[in-house]
This record gives sequence, C-alpha cells and structure tokens, in this order.
Amino acid sequence: MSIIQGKPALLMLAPLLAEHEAYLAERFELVRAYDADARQALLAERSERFEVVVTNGVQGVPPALMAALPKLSLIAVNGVGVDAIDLEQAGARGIRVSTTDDILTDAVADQAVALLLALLRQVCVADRFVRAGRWRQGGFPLLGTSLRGQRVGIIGLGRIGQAIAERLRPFGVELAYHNRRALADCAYAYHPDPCSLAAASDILVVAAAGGTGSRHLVDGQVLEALGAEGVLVNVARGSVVDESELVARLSDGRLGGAALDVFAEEPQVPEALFALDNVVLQPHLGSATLQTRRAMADHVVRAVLTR
Ligand code: 8YV
Repeated sequence: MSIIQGKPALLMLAPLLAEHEAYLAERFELVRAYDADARQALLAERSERFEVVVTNGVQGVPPALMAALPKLSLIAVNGVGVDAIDLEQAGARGIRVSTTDDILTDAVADQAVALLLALLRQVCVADRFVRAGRWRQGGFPLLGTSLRGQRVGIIGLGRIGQAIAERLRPFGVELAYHNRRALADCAYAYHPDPCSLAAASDILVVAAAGGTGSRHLVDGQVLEALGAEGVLVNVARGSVVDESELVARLSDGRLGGAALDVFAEEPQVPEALFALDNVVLQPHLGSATLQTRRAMADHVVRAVLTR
C-alpha cells in the first residue's frame, strides 16, 4: 500500500502576498493563525507538525506558542524587527530567526520623509480643507514650516536612521543622532543621551529598534526637552515612545506635532489623536510598497525553502 507523504505543515502567523502564499501552498500545508484565538488554539495542540513559522515584525511569535512547537527550527520574519520574538528561547533551542534585513530600509526611510513633510507642510489638514469645500470661503489659513535650517535629531542611527539622514541632508537640515555608542567616522553630531539630542533638535525622528532595551527611550523628559515647537516622527516602534506622554503633550500644546506610523498597541490608536490637526497618522505602512513587500516575501520564501 503506498503511503502518500503529505506536504509538510507551515505555520503562518502573518500573511505574505497572495502570490507567495500560493507558491508556498504548492509545497506546504499552510496553517494560518493570524489572530489571537487561532494562536491560542494551537497552544493546546502542542504540535510537532511545525518546523517552520512565518511571521512579521509586529506579530513575532508569542513565547508560549514557540514553546508549544517542539520541532520548530526556523522563524522566518517578514520584516526586520525581532522585538516580538523570544530570542533567548530561540537561541537556547537552536531555532534560526531570519529577517528581511536591509530590504525595507529605503521604503521605511521614504515613509519617514513623506510623513515629516506632510506634517510640516500641513498636507493632511489642507487636503481635508479642500475636500470639505472650505476653499470657496477663503484661502487655507495656516502656513507650514520649511525644512531648510531645521535641526534634526535621529534616535537610532542604524540602517534606517542613516537612510533617513541621507534623504534629509539635501533639504539643508542640521543632523545629529543618539545611539548607545557613537559611530566611527560619522559626519553627524553625537549625543550620548536622548534628552541632550532632543534639546538640540527641532525635529526628532525615532528610528531605533524596538524591544526592552529601547522601551520609552523617548519619555516625558525627552519630549519636554524637544519642546512646544518641536515635532516627533516615529517609523520604528510605538514602544520606543511613552505614548501617554506623547498624546498628552500633543493635546495640551507642550509638543508642536507628530507624524506617527507606529503605535504602542497596534492596531489600537489613542482616539485623542484623531481630532488633532498637528498629527499625521498612518497604519504602520513603512515597508508597504509593492516592490518592497515583494522583495521581502521573496526573501522569506527563500529562507523557508533553504531551511
Ligand atoms: C514590516 C516592521 O512591514 O519590519 C518590521 O519589523 O515592523 C514592518 O516594517 C511588518 O513587519 C509587516 O511585514
């Protein structure tokens, strides 16, 4: 009697583009667990079926679920952030964690510049002004802010932070940064702590990796140092900023504005932000271009096939 070998099971905790899921489905039995209930159900299974998990930078792999997969050997992240993965458990168990590394750097850096310009030039407010038919009653009442001459501080001058800096230099800004350690041969001024950087900045761009080491790195003191004329851009992780402090200061005028692509508890966004014209809000779209997401998914599929 022939025993037809079934396809190996592949656990998907976050989606890939449909074309990539179809490609994997020809080779694997895809088990999709995109929500908490589906992931909870897997916990009971203590499944030995899964040697590979595909996820993304936001979903990661809950530690309890990782522990419930005794045969797990690869976590393929469709993203660059690993702050939602228990790297200690993965290391101890010899579970390889692959990410899309530098593939999304350009897209996220482009998004940071787009959001900053949208904020400074009131693009979203003016768009609402036109759509509401208010132009017929008179010209747009607000003036924007020029980038030239502004002092830009970058929290986290890694690949994405450096790509943002390179994009902003032609705008005639003055660049500085904060990292745990100064970078060798870096043309930008280094600040050993985020408060010092914020005090010397008009614009603070958050590009630091998420995780316990950077949680609330931008806290109330840093936002106080940035000041009532200052603006914040965050394309990194919501966890890097004390969100309640941010919302309070944006609401009461102690902070000039913010352009936010990420939030502490996505997809929950503090509703106090919805009515504010000094805020630009995006649903974590930093890497969300067709070209980038295709290249990321290609990288994930290669990692799975060569596990
Ligand atoms: C990804 C991210 O787009 O790379 C990350 O860690 O947060 C985003 O840029 C997200 O993981 C969806 O794939």
